[in-house]
Amino acid sequence: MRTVFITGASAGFGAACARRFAAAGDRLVLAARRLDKLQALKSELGDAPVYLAELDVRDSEAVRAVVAALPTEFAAVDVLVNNAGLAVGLEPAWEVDLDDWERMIDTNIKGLAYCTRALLGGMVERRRGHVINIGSIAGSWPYAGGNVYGATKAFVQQFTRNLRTDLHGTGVRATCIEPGMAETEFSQVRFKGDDEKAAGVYKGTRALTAEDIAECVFWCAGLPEHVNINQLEVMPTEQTWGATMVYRE
Ligand code: NDP
Ligand code: 8X3
Repeated sequence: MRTVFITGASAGFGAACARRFAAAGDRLVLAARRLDKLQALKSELGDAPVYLAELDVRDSEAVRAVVAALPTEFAAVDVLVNNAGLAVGLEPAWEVDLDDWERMIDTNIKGLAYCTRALLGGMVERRRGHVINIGSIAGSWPYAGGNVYGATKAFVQQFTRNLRTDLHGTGVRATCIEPGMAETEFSQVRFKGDDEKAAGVYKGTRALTAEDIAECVFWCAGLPEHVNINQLEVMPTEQTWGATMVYRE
């Protein structure tokens, strides 16, 4: 039985990961800001060993305190799924609300770094562990309005690679999973509750599901310990790269 710590477990990929690991009999630490959602998920998971943490990953002291307060049976974390994150807005860079940029930087970059820092030492000490970071295709491929969101995911990609080099010889693994378009609460958050705009993102196509990504996370974590998937880019079949843009008079 592994102990799996999942951030952003109240919705989308995180909740789907919780269901997938619980089905395999793993022990779960589920963290997010919406405790009511986490409680509903825990009830749904029945007898699975689950510890809930109401946590805003942007708060470094709170991250440290949650990790320090883990009950003994949940304290030796084997897998950290750094999933909490968001995109806010799709405006061109000169029109964005600076608060939106700060929310993305604080959550996707700083929050992910805080959680990693809080749990990595224990993994190295035990010479066993796996950090699975949720990046995005937006970290490799630019698109209009992706400005800071894509840049935060480029951080996640490069941070994972640098973790691999720091972790060389420790037995601890690091993986960056980079999904393309997936239908979760992601677009409702990006468009600040505009459900119609959010639904439009997925209209007439087959997006990835949260379960598709949970399956990828579960697969990477379940490979033999001598196998490290460094980076895994996943798109819906109906999505591919766009052409470069040429401006003409
Ligand atoms: P959802 O909006 O469905 O879920 C996001 C989760 O992150 C929620 O559980 C939310 O919980 C949590 N979260 C957000 N901010 C914080 C915070 N400050 N502290 C703790 N938890 C937080 O989106 P997805 O499941 O789609 O997104 C998960 C990850 O996948 C994100 O990092 C996203 O960037 C990435 N991604 C998504 C893609 C997509 O198309 N859906 C594609 C590629 C990557 P709560 O609000 O309760 O705190
Ligand atoms: C989410 C995928 O393409 O909407 O990270 O940015 S995308």
